[in-house]
Amino acid sequence: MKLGMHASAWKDWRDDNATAAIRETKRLGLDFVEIPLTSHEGLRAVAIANNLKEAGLQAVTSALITNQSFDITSEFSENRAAGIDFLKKCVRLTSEIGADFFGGVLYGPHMKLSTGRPSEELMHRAASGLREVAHYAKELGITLGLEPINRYETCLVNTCEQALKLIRLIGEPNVKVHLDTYHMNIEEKNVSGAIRQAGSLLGHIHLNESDWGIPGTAHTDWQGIFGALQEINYAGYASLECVIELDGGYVWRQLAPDNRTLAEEGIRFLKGMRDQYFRS
Ligand SMILES: [Mn+2]
Repeated sequence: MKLGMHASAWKDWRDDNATAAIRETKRLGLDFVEIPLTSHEGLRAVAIANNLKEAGLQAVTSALITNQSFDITSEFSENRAAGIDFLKKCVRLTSEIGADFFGGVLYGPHMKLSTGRPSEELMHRAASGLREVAHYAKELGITLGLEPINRYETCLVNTCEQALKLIRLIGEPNVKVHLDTYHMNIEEKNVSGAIRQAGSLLGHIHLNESDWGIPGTAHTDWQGIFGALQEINYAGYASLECVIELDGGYVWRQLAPDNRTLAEEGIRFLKGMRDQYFRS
């Protein structure tokens, strides 16, 4: 299992070809850095790739789609096309960064909500759009990860089971599940059961605490989670995503002294868990 940290933990990580984020990730003794592509205008992918190579670190990328008109589930073809274009651009950047995994909320715009249950047709449109993106990603050796998130942030995919269903609809081998223990705590009946259910289709997992604070300080069942990861012989990516000093991050109270403390203490805790369950 590869352990990493989300680059947003370090403010202004983009201003210097991610130099600070890469340096700090290395200092924390991690395997990879997660580069967010949500707003990727002006991102210097090749410079980041060179920095990563020099540091001997890997990377994954992830995104939320914040533009509501970039919607692969839309009834309007121009919105579907805009959504597919955005995702393909992210795949291209992932390749330029030298990463092989692009995950996140890729099946529709973040905050797409609904007054009723989303129709089967909506999910078929999502599958069709993602199939096209997966074909493109396959040519570049990239795997896509679909991240189920809580019901207040999407009406489309809230659970691992729904992500697996969408993956079956897409029907491409380079589409996997990207779980997040924060969202799983809200939506799954059984968190470790969902990890076991994902099994070999798990490609990435965000190891976040239930209150978005420092892992190990709230009620997440870390023993159960790492036990399930061990059971499925998990060898994919796992990162700490919690960032508390970020505009638009839904953090209204002081969950940790600052991002640096959250990253250092959180990673120390997660490394301890990994050592306990993945002793070589
Ligand atoms: Mn997440």
